[in-house]
Amino acid sequence: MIRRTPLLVSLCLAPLAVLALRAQQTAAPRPYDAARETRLEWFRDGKYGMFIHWGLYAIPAGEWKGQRSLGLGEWIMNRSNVPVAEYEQLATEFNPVKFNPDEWVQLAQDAGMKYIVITSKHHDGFAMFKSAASKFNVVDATPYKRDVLKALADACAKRGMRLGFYYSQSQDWHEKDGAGNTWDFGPDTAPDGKTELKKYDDYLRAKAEPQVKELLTGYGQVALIWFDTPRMMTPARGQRFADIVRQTQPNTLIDGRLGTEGDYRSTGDNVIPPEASTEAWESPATINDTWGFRKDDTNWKSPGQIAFKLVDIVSKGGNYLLNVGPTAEGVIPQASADVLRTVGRWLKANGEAVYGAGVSPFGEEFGEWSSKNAKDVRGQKLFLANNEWRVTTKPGKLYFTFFSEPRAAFEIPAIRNKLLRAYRLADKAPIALKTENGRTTFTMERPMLDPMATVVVVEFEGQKVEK
Ligand code: JFZ
Repeated sequence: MIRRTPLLVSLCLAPLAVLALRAQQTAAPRPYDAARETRLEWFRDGKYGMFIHWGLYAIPAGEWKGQRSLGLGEWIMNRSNVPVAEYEQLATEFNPVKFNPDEWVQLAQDAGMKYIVITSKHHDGFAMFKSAASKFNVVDATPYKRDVLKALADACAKRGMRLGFYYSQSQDWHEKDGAGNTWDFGPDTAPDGKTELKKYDDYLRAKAEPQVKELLTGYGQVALIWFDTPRMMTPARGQRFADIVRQTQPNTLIDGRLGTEGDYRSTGDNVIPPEASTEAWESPATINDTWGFRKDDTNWKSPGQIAFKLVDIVSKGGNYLLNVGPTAEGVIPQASADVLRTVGRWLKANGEAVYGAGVSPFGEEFGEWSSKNAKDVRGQKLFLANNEWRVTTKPGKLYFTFFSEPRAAFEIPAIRNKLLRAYRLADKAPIALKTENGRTTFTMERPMLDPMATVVVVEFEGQKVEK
């Protein structure tokens, strides 16, 4: 196509192609879908979920045969090119005697999280549930012999916690026809990147599709299915999964990585976009630098960092799906649990600014694009984030969350609505509003009530901010 098009025409069309790509990335709003909006209600209100990456990879925990295996804990089979027959042996050692699903759900609740998403099968192909489609599962292949997803589903149902399942539909390194295992089974595609060299549909029909159906039938109400890395997932293949989900549990949400349109967008891992969007989206994120447990990763984010990211995401209209990686014994590392509970205590006093809250009506507080042509570590144009404060909204209310103590009077960005009063959210202490020359400011008591994050509520006349 490029060769047949005259050079001049190509040159003229190139910017259009770039524009088309941009439009795709920043995403034109999708047509309104009433059924989808209804399905999304709890998700939009919940804002904060617990991701759990748990599987056989927690046993090697980042080390294979005495050698440190770099990268994500759950990718060890790939990174160390472990043959299937050898990796399978891990199952004979999987015996998480300390696994207590009630404690996990309690932790999520203490943390203020409103849903849990756990790996039911990651790229290694091992099912953490009883499956008729593959013997490589926690009941049939381990000495533990119990269905850990069922135990977690029961604990969630008992405690009113929504539960969703991560399912790697495309990559399955255990199967010769699944995507991704090049070390045992060769490349997925020919060098043209298109011609498929594996009987991929055989794998999808024999394992992935039946297993997704099992997840949707044996575990009660499933909040969502979190598909991932859609390699070779044509829209038609994706649609087969979407049909299974819709036909089995019509209210179950589909994430943004199926390979065909889901119910909400998933950002890149640990990516928080620089702007607000009214479309439902979710940022999957790590609390250290791995998803699956690694014994050498203790680079925990602090409670203040987590609280900031949560409010930042909410002020931009998204959800925060924050991961923990339990050990092979079934323990969520204490350090991560401590961080989550600290943020949970903050949410107990300040959750009104988070749950069910709307996006910032401003935007200047997010920061700005570098004017120096600098790039970030992903090679993208650098966004210079400003992390001092964020704002979320509810009818008649603005919630200003401060992550740094204002050292001067804080000027409320101009809105047309009459401002009525202000108070600190956590203790309801009133704060005086001062209006001069049409500009309204307030001065917060120093030191601020909670140095991690202090919320000031500003009430205004009317329901919506008018600018
Ligand atoms: C995937 C997995 O490979 C990984 O192991 C983990 O489960 C994570 C949540 O998801 O990794 C991805 C997938 C998508 C992007 C980045 C990492 N992305 O779109 O930027």
